[in-house]
Amino acid sequence: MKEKEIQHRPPNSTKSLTIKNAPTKSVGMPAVVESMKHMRKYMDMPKALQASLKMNQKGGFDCPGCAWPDPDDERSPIGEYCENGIKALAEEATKFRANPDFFLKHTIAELSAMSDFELGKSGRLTQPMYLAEGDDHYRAIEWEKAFGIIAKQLNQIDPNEAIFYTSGRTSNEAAFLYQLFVRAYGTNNLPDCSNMCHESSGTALSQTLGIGKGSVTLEDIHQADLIMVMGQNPGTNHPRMLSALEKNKLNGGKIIAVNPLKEAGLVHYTNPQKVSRMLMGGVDLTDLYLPIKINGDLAFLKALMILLLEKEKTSGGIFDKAFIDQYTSGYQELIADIEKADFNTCVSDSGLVEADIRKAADMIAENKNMIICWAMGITQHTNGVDTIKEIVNLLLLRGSVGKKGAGTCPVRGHSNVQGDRTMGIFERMPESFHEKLDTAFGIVSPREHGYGTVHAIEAMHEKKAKVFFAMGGNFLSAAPDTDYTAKGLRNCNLTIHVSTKPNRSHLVHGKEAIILPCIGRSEMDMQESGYQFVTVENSMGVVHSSKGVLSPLASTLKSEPAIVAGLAKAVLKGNEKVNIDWDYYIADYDRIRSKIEEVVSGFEKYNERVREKGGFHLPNGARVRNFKTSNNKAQFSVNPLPDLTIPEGHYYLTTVRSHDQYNTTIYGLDDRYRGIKNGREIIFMNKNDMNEVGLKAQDLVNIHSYFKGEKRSVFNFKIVPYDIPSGNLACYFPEGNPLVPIGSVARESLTPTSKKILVTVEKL
Ligand SMILES: Nc1nc2c(c(=O)[nH]1)N[C@H]1C(S)=C(S)[C@@H](COP(=O)(O)OP(=O)(O)OC[C@H]3O[C@@H](n4cnc5c(=O)[nH]c(N)nc54)[C@H](O)[C@@H]3O)O[C@H]1N2
Ligand SMILES: Nc1nc2c(c(=O)[nH]1)N[C@H]1C(S)=C(S)[C@@H](COP(=O)(O)OP(=O)(O)OC[C@H]3O[C@@H](n4cnc5c(=O)[nH]c(N)nc54)[C@H](O)[C@@H]3O)O[C@H]1N2
Ligand SMILES: [Mo]
Repeated sequence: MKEKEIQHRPPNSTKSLTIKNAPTKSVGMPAVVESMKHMRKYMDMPKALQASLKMNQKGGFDCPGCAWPDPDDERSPIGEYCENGIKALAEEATKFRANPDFFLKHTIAELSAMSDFELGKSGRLTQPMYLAEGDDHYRAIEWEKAFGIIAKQLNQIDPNEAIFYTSGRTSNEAAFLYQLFVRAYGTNNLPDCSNMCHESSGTALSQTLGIGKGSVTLEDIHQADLIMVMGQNPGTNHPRMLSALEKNKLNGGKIIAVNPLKEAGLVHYTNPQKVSRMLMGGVDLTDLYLPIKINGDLAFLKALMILLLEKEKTSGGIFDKAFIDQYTSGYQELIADIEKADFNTCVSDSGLVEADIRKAADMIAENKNMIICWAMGITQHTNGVDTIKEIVNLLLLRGSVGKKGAGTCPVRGHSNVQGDRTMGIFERMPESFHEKLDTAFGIVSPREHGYGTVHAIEAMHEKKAKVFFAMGGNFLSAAPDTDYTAKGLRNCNLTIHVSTKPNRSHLVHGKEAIILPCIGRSEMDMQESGYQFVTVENSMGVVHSSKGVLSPLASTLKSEPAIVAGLAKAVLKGNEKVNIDWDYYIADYDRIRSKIEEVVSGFEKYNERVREKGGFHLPNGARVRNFKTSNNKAQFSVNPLPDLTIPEGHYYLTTVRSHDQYNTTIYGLDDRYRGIKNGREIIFMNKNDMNEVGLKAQDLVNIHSYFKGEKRSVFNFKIVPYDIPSGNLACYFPEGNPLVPIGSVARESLTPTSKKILVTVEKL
């Protein structure tokens, strides 16, 4: 067995770990207190109040956190309140500075010895920083010089040897200009965080419903008879979704949660904005909680369909035959597959109690309009695309697509990840997009598909890629197989990051490295024609504006669009094939939006409509039963059960987010909703499994993962007894990332399989 070289990430938690019983309630006053603590600790208070009152308000700025939509009607005067939104703001608008002095004080080796938590808390970047070949310090550099160094490197290589990554916070305007620059330069190497996130959703939904986005609106969530939340933890990752679920409950809706962990946010919610509800003690959200085994979802969905087919055969009226006849294809094949499937195998693969599956089937049969929401617990599996297609099968059988209170709801992560894709951040845009882009700008954009995230890492590893540019994000820590990715980045001639704060990707660098500091969402963006706003698209396809309210923390910062323009001018200078006046677009972002309107459909009268209250909805075929597939019908599909057998002595490990982090940004070291204090290097384990192998709470272990003859490891994790199915383990992302094999990806979407890793636990 080949042991992988180990890259240690300094542990975040140095104080002693405390483990309490996980709470069964979420939000309420404790959430308000927590967010106040964060504001006080990291922000200047007047600034904190000024900004928090403008977050997610009309005319204010979009929360830099998640992509959950804002309600159109009643927005509370204290903001659409959200603990983790406030933490995201406190992180961005921090009073601390990682200025040139900070970098002079610490060598790269010293910075590398800091934990992710310490590194992030060092504060906001204020000036472009340059690490020369062989130097051990980043040093301040002028913007023009930095652009010059990047231009020199990019112009020395074949454009397909450069990689341009995007994280999903980037606005529509910045993303559109960025992909334009990258394509004018000559490559489609535009991997993004979506490749590691909802790519499986986009793939499955495009194939089955003809659009890679969800079909529901916020209003649908309020009105659904039944919502099934699968593989998603909204209490932590989409807290504002809880008030939508609460509304659903108060309207008489039912909720089923499918999750190996009993997440407090799904169980009970106390809305901190409604005094009456606080006094009432909040609302029970989930009617039926199903502790599925890791990756048991497809088996569960099949078991449900077996039961529903039985009901259909005995009493009828379960499947929406009129809808199926008019709008779908592949029904007979699906029925044949359900008839062939073995119910007992499905039950045992799901890990659920049969009676619970029967209860869920009854609830589905009794409730007409159904929504299924899902996130990373579904997408980040080898068969992520299949499971989502099975979700679509279930919805189609019930006619629950394209009508009120029903449909698909992949809950997006980053606040503009969906918009970035709409703007062309994708390594495989369709020909129609290229044609319009070319016409709008008089260029010939390359047609050869580029690298997605995993292929980009492999290309760097194999030295086929030499320059890595990141528009936001923290590629090293977010990517799978940390050691493999690190080697890839180190192989590059130059690595460049447009960032707000220091992160580990700045420290695992190419021969030369550059950090370009940008303004954040909450800050004012001043250009020649005055203060600019940007636009973003939320998880439900609503495009709206976002305007920063705080003064930028340093005059040396640039906006992301301005950085793209500066770079494009330097790189494309003298390129006769490209004649784009980059300064013209930066002077007034309306001009960028006019061009977006020419290139991307659905953006007619962009500048006018985005100035309307709440923005506008992009067209969505599935929402109106206009399925843009090859035969214009919604497609049923046949999806095989995955093999879930676990070799003796092994476990399946899933990686999840704590309540105190935003992806790789560590807000704090606690995970309140799971009863954890001061611990991130931990492993959640079933108590019976612990007893079986003689492990106690807080015991130290090493975890080893296995894939195609390769072994990967992380060290000195602490055992936490937890209510998780036997044979399953959970740890945090990104601490668990060294265990995710680069070669283990979802079929078709190539999403790393961060939610199911085959491991053993070695007691120390
Ligand atoms: N505060 C905060 N907000 C965020 C983020 C953040 O890090 N912090 N990240 C943003 C981003 S980019 C994204 S993509 C989203 C992520 O939002 P989520 O998808 O909610 O995040 P995760 O913690 O990765 O895991 C989701 C849930 O899947 C469950 N799960 C794990 N394996 C399985 C499985 O096999 N089957 C099922 N059914 N469930 C499983 C886990 O127990 C967990 O509850 O949140 C966004 N919002
Ligand atoms: N094991 C495991 N791995 C995962 C996941 C998992 O569940 N498990 N989830 C995956 C998912 S869903 C995602 S989306 C990816 C996330 O991957 P990324 O998007 O690459 O990572 P983030 O941690 O969100 O990026 C944080 C950095 O972004 C920078 N930043 C913050 N705000 C801004 C801004 O406004 N502009 C710019 N330019 N930079 C900014 C800061 O410097 C910060 O350090 O990780 C993936 N990796
Ligand atoms: Mo994500």
